[in-house]
Amino acid sequence: MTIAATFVRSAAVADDFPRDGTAEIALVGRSNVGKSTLINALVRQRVARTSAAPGKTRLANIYRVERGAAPAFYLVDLPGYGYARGGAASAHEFDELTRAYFGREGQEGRDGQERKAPALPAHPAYPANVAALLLVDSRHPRLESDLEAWRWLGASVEHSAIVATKIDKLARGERIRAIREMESVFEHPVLPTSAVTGEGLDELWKAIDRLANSHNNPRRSRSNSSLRKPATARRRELTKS
Ligand SMILES: Nc1nc2c(ncn2[C@@H]2O[C@H](COP(=O)(O)OP(=O)(O)OP(=O)(O)O)[C@@H](O)[C@H]2O)c(=O)[nH]1
Ligand SMILES: [Mg+2]
Repeated sequence: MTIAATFVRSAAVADDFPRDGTAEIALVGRSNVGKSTLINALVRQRVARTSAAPGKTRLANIYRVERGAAPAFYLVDLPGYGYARGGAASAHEFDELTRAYFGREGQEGRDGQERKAPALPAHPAYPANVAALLLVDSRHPRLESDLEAWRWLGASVEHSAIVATKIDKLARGERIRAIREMESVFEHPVLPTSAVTGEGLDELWKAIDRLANSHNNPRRSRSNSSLRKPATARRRELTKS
């Protein structure tokens, strides 16, 4: 299957996001979790800049991807969280750009006061055609910052999935244990992947195809277990607590 990926632009403000009706899939995760590397592995070319030094991607880098006969979509490499100088790793550090990306700018304070269960707007208006992949390091299956990010995404985007990165760093026996632990902590299926060995990338492509089409065909995507539960159900859960 042919894959073509091109760098579109680096977005610094909300006006730079495409929002042209094409599906957008954003990669969300801690700095150094492997977002840019995974993009390169998926498209089998080095379009995204990667680094061993965390916190390098401070802008949202947007790539246009065409795979086989499927409609084109955007992969969006968002700035990583958890790398504020001296601060504890936390999704509170979601920067202004990430908030703006999911249409959350101006809906909550930027003074660090936001707490674990984010305040939900009365009528959440999810950004159209936007889905998220939360990337979690296989070696760190239960970091609070990742859990907060997952909760935050639950209130911010309709369709999302969880990807475990760097599975090659774990011995065979540890892999199953780590994924099980992650699935129990996040209460959601997790896709194990490695950008180094290519493991899990076919499955990830399937999930991406579903996410990219979820807005055209919500029924189909909701029945799929690797995608997050219907947002309405989650919203009810969140409001309950
Ligand atoms: N072994 C292994 N290393 C990986 C994998 N994915 C990424 N890495 C390494 O992890 C480091 C960080 O990868 P990046 O892709 O730059 O991470 P990022 O999430 O884009 O980081 P920021 O841009 O800082 O937010 C690099 O040294 C990568 O080579 C993987 O699947 N396996
Ligand atoms: Mg990066």
